[in-house]
Amino acid sequence: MPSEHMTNKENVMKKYIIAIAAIGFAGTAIAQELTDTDGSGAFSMEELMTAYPNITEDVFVLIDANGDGAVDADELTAAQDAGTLQ
Ligand SMILES: [Ca+2]
Repeated sequence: MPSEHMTNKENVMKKYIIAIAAIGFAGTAIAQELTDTDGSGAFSMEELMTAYPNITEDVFVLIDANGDGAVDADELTAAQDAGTLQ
């Protein structure tokens, strides 16, 4: 697994965490329908945040069972069944 890629991903994740904090200050987050915006066949953290605005990096890592940086339909279903996502 290329460390350079992971480092970049971590930087992106930190930006998301900042965005989550901003959403928190904005007040109530309203869940929206989950959409595979870029048509990749799996959900990125950004796409998950559309439906789950309060998602954190820790939660995303938990959901991304195979660690490929995206949540596919099976991983999403498993997370919903486990109560990780509600
Ligand atoms: Ca995955």
